[in-house]
Amino acid sequence: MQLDDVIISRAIIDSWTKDLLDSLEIDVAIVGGGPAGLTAGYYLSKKGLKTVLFERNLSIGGGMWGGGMMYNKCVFQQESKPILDEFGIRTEEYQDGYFLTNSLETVTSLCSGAIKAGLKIFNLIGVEDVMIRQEQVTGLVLNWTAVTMAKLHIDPLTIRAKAVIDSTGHAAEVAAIIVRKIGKKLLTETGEMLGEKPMWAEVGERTIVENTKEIYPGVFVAGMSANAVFGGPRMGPIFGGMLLSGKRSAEIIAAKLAG
Ligand code: 48F
Repeated sequence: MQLDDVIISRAIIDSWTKDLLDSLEIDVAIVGGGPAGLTAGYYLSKKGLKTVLFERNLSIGGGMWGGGMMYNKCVFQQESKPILDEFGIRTEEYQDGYFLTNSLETVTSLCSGAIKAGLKIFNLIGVEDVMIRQEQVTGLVLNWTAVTMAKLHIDPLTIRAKAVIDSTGHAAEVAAIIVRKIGKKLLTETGEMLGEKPMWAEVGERTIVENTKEIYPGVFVAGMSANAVFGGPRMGPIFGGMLLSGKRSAEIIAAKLAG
């Protein structure tokens, strides 16, 4: 077979453009492809909802690759084990109820499982603003990470979504944008982001699931951003709460969109 360089280019441009055009009006837009966002995307896609994830980095996986302090192992508690099993992620029980995984296998399996379930992922695209109509977030404003990094003055593009998940981790970037642009309107005690508290795995892992909820009409938090918005502790390299929170956000949104 003779290879034509231009056919290679055409294949990439044609296919990617179709993907983006197909993502302009969707059910759920996920911001951030860490463990919480990927898990949410998997379960939403499995439920048949048209779901698209935007990740500003080149790689998907957020803070999971490096395990704890660059030791590439992750710890999961008993409650999250069924999710690991569902993704086919192998575990080693270190002690009663403490399961170890290889962080590289964990990230790649979450990513592969989510894509195969139907999740569309765009990497290298960041979310820099939200679209708000009648006091409801109705979409996201996107730009290339490269544009932002180069500080180029180039306007973004917009997509419409029935629901948005802020799974941007510690910075809770979508929540921060809402507060910055329209004031103390979050569904927290003060209307602001309450900010994450010091490390406490036991409490953090529990509250992260409790804090997985709607924070502004149309916007839900999952993963570390849930504790950052509602003032829960961080929890370091135990990751079960991220998967449980991602799954919970998918359940809440599916129920809401169903009516
Ligand atoms: O930080 P991240 O892994 O969030 P998570 O899913 O998991 C948290 C854990 O990794 C760890 C922890 C466990 O104890 O606390 O930190 O809650 O992934 C967040 C992803 O969101 C991307 C970011 O690059 C990362 O991959 N992200 C952040 N802001 C934006 C974004 C944005 N504005 N647009 C697109 N992607």
